[in-house]
Amino acid sequence: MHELILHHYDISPYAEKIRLIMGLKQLAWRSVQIPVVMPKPDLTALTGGYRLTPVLQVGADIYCDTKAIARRLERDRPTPTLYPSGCAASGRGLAFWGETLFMDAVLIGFGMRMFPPDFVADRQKMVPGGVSEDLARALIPSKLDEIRAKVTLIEEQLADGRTFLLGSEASLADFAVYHPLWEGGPIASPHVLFSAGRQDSQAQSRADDREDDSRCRTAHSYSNLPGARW
Ligand SMILES: N[C@@H](CCC(=O)N[C@@H](CS)C(=O)NCC(=O)O)C(=O)O
Repeated sequence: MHELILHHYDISPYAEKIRLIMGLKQLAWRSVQIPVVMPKPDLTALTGGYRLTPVLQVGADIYCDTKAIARRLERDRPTPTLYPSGCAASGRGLAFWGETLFMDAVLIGFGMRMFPPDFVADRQKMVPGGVSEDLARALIPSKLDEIRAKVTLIEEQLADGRTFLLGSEASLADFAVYHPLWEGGPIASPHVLFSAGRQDSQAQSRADDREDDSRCRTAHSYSNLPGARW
């Protein structure tokens, strides 16, 4: 089997989704750090123009988009599966829904002027018609409401004590729901949220204090996955 080469940057939530899946599957991989903003001449030469992050390279095959990457990883290493207990469709459905959190969190970050100017200028070019920081700022209350509503649903799903969203084993849905919150946790909630598993020892000790909280329990589950980077 060819080695897996992930083209990514550390703070990319979508890359985090794939790094964690490779951890779950105990896959060895090589890392190529790519720029956070354009230009990305080495990457786009490889992908034929695709600029998003991450990209997986396996020999001469290039996988753009984390859904395609997850499929390839599942094919190469079917165990542990990303679709336990026959959740191939429901897991993908939940994953699709969970990733809507990504743009919610990004827009809040824009509105709160959390990002450096070169990042803002680069990402504004990605939105047809552009998006101003003032518009993003006006959207913060509704985006926060959306995040709270979605996190409440996630908590309800976990309320019966299950470890992962679809039961006792991690599935694609967990990674897809988790990665936008890994990005947005500190914004989305005053609580520890899913970010409790980070290397930040303060966050970890807060999580330890709140073991009965389903959000923390979930974060602990993720941080216990084989190969998790925390
Ligand atoms: N649908 C894509 C979305 C990937 C995505 O939006 N990634 C963000 C980073 S987390 C991105 O590419 N931002 C622009 C960039 O890195 O140039 C996937 O699943 O891979």
